[in-house]
Amino acid sequence: MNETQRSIFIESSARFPPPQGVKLSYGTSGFRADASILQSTVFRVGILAALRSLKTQSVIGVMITASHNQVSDNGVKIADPSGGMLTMEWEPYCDALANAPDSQHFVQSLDEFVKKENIPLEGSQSAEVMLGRDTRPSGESLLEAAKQGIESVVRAVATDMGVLTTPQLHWMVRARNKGMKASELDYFDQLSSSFRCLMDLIPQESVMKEMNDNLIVDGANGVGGEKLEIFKKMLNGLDIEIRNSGKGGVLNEGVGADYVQKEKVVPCNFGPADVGIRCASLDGDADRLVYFSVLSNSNNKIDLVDGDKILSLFAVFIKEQLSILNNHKDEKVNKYYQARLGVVQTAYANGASTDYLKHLGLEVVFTPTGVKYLHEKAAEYDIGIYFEANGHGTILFSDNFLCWLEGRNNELSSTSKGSEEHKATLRLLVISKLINQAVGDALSGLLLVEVTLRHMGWSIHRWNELYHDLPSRQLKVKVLDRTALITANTETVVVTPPGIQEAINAEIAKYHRGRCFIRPSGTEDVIRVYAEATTQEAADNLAKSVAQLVDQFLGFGSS
Ligand code: G16
Repeated sequence: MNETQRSIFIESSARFPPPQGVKLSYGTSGFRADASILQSTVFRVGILAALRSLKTQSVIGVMITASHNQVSDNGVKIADPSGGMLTMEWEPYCDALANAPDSQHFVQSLDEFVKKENIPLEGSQSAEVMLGRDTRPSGESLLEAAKQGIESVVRAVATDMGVLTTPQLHWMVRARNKGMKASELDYFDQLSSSFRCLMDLIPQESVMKEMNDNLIVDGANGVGGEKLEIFKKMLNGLDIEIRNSGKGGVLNEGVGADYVQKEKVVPCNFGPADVGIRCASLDGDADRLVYFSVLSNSNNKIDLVDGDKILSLFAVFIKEQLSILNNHKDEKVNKYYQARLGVVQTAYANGASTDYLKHLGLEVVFTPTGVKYLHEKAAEYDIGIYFEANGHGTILFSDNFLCWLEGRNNELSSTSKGSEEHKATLRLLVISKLINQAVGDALSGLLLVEVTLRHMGWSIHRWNELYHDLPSRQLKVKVLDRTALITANTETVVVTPPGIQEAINAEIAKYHRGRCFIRPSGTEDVIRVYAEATTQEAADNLAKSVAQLVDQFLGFGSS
C-alpha cells in the first residue's frame, strides 16, 4: 500500500483503540460482544468490507446487530456479493485484524493481507459498502465507526441504509449486485406482490377449510416488529396483530423467537386470552421465525412450532408442486426437469422431524450450526430447503432450475394457461421471489407459512400434528474458556477435552432414545447443551447431568 493510504490507516485506526485483554472471534454470525468494547472491531470490519468490495468488484454489506443477544450486546457481520455470509476463507483475516493490539500492528497485518489477497488498493477501482443496523441503542455510534473504517479506504463509499432487519440488508446487497432495484420499498414490493400472487393460486377447495385467519406476531421489541407494522399495510388479505413491536419493552427480554423456542413459554403480552390463535415470534433482527399456540390452563406453556416444522411444511408444499410437474412429465426435450430437492438440518433438529422428512422420501443432510454452513449445502440442490430448529432458514433455487421454470411457464402460458401444471410451475417461480434467496428471513418466511397453510387449508394444530416432537431440553453453561471445547461430526462428538465424550455417552445410555451433544456457542460466551429423550423428565435429567459434566471438565473449578 502507498504511504498516503498507510498514514490514513495509522491515523484513523489510532482513533479506535482496541479493548485490552479481550480476544474476539468472527463466530457463528460475525463478531458479538458487549457493545461497549466493539468500536475498534467495527471500525476494522468497515475497512475489511471495503477491501472485500475492491477485491470482488461488487457491493458488500455490513450489518450492525447482535440478533437474539441481550440488548447491551451488539455485533457486526459482513454480507458477501451474493447477499450471503462472508466467505469463510476471510474469517481468519477478520480475527487477525480485529485482535491486532494497536494501530501499528493493525496496519502491518493489513498490508500483508492486501498483498496476500492481491487487493487492488492502488488501482482506479472504487468500493461500495451498504450499511444497516438494528434498533439497539449502541447501533448508531457503531455504524459511525464502520463508516469511518470504510471511508478510510481511498475511493470507498459507505451507503447508510438506516435501521433494517438483517435479512433486508442481505437482500439489498444481492439485489444491487444483480443490477436490480434495492430499496426497502423494492423489498416490500417484491414480497407483497409474490404473496398476493401465491394467494391467488390457492385452490378453491382449500379456502377456509380448517384455517383461522387471525395471526398475532411477537416482534421481540425489535426491528422486525417495527418493519412489520409498516409492511402489513401493503399486505391486503392478511390480518396481523403485532405485539412487542418495540414501543416500551426491552429488546429480546422475555420476548422473541429465541426465548420462545428455548423456554417453550409465551412471550410477554401473550396469555390465556390468546388460546386457539395462531401466534408467531420473530427474533431481535428478524432473521428467525417460530410459531406457537398458547395452551389452555397451562401456566403460560405453549405448543411450539419450530424451524423443523416450518421446514416440514415447506417441504410438503414444494414436494406437492414437484409431483404435479412430474405427473405431467413429457420426456421430450425441455418439457421435463428432474429437480433435485434436498433438506439441510443441524444436530439441533428434533429426531422426529428428521424421521418425518426421510419418511417423505427426502434427502436429508446435516451441517454444523450456523446459516453459513446450511446455506452452502442447500445451494447444492435445485431446491434446497434449510432450517435450524431455532427458526433460521430459507429455500434456495438453483439458477438452472429457475431458468427452466421460466421457460416452461412461458410455454404453458400460451398452451395451457391455468392448468394444474401451469399453476404448479408458477407457484415454484413465485416462491423463489417471495422467500429470501440471500439468507433466512422471518418476514418472508412468515408470508410463505401463511400462504402455505391457506393452500393446505390447515390450522396451526393440523400443522403441528405432522409429527410429534421428541421431548428436548437446551441449557447453557458458563465456562472458563469455551474455545477449549472442540467438536467433530457436525458437532455431535467432542474431540477435546479428552474423556468428556465417554462420560456423555454413559449418561445417554441411561435413557431410551436418548441423544445429547454439547458445543461452544458462536454468539454468546457459553457452552450449549442439547438433550432429547422419550419423556420431558428424561430429557431434562439428561441435559442437567451433561451440564454438570461440562462444568466438571471446563467450568471454573476445573483448572
Ligand atoms: C446466529 C446464526 C444461526 C445460529 C445462531 C446460534 O443466529 O445466524 O445460524 O443458529 O446464531 O448460534 P450459537 O448457538 O452458536 O450461539 P442469530 O439469530 O443470533 O444471528
